[in-house]
Amino acid sequence: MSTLIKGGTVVNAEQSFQADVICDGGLIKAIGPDLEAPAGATVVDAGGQYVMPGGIDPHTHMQLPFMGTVASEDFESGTSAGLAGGTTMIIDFVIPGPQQNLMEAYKQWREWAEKSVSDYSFHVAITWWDDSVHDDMGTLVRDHGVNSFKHFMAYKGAIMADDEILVNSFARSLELGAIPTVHAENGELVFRLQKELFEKGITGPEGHPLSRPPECEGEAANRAIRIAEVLKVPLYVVHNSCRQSLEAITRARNEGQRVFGEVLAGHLLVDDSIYRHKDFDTAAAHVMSPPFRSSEHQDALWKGLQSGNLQTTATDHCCFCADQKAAGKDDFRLIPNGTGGVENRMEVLWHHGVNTGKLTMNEFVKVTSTNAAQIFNVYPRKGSISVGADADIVVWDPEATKTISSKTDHQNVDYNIFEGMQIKGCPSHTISQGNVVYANGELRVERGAGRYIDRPPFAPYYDALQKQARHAEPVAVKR
Ligand code: URQ
Ligand code: ZN
Ligand code: ZN
Repeated sequence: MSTLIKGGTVVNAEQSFQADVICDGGLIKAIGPDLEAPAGATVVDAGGQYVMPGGIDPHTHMQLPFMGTVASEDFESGTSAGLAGGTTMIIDFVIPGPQQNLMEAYKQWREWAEKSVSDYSFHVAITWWDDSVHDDMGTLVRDHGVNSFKHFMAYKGAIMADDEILVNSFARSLELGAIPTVHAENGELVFRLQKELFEKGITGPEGHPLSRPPECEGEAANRAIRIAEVLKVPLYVVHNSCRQSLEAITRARNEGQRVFGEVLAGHLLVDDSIYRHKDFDTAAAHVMSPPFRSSEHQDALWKGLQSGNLQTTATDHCCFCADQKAAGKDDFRLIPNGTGGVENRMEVLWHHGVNTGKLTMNEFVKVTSTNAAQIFNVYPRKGSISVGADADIVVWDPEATKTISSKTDHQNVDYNIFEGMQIKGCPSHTISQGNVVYANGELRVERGAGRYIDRPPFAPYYDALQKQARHAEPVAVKR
């Protein structure tokens, strides 16, 4: 089954040019002017539109069991919603419980993801440590295409990784050519602040941001960065929400340390005043960690994207409906943490990024697709309109307008953090593995069509580092 995308402007990270694109056998086969449609090809008229690499969302949690419930969005509905918004690949998370065997957890998530309608991959969280974890990390890298390991520095008493776990797992990641990633909040501080606030009688959602101030995030980001610096391992900091964590990343990068930063579309655009909304459901719907912040932090994060100190955008799509969030009706600490956005990430970034001149179209492609593909080592298979790449493509209509609403989106959750936002510029078509899976508002997906994408380790880079570490000058010891 072949597809010809005709009359569009191809927009890659490095350049834009007028060209047609032919896809066949799931790959991009030809790019050039005035291409002939192969016999029986589906033809997509891309006149006046942009032909861009399908979005990669490097941070989602489909059907995550968390805080006593399970996220309402599963891998089928979540990847479908992603396609409707131009995202053709997600990187989700295997999150073993404390003491849970990593391979058992990995197998469970692989089974859950079988029903995905678009491609997916997994970061694996390290939530505890012993020799079996050390060994399973090796098995996951060598035999299962995992090249990134997640560490939650928050969530004390649940999945929080202390410094011992961080140090052991970061060092093991270096040995394996994998990259450690962190959720950077000081879980001990958050736990104490939560308790103090609750005991003072602050029980509503307004307590959530008060218990997770930006300083808690800045401390943890800096701590993880310093541990990575000493161990000579690269680091990826997920969902930076504030100036403090961005400053920690920027300092490290200015000193040549290989640190990457991710920002969520929500943290760029949603204000923390929402937590003081008089309606519990509205405020609780926005409870996620780190919390949405004030405009001071949003401005800093936009500058982080523009400066290149933040490289990727994501959503942390982890949905809980009102009846689930109600668990925290009398105690904000019990509100399941998580919000949605996998369907809206690219369009809100286009509208508030490209339409405002903050980002060029090429920078938009970088931060929604190419950078994630390169950091997680699936480029140019993903993140590029180039011959031989997977035919994951979004045809973008810059003139199309819409008002975002949970009433019309495809996400399986009863609210939308961008509810009512009017945007200009969104997908007219999404192509996944060369097939048109979304066209002018209609999904044409197939349950289980999504593939697990192996992500190879970064051996050459790490080999060089290990040689450097092995041949470091011995420190003269005074006798
Ligand atoms: O912390 C995360 O990334 C997961 C548990 C989703 N929830 C959230 O509040 N960010
Ligand atoms: Zn997180
Ligand atoms: Zn997350």
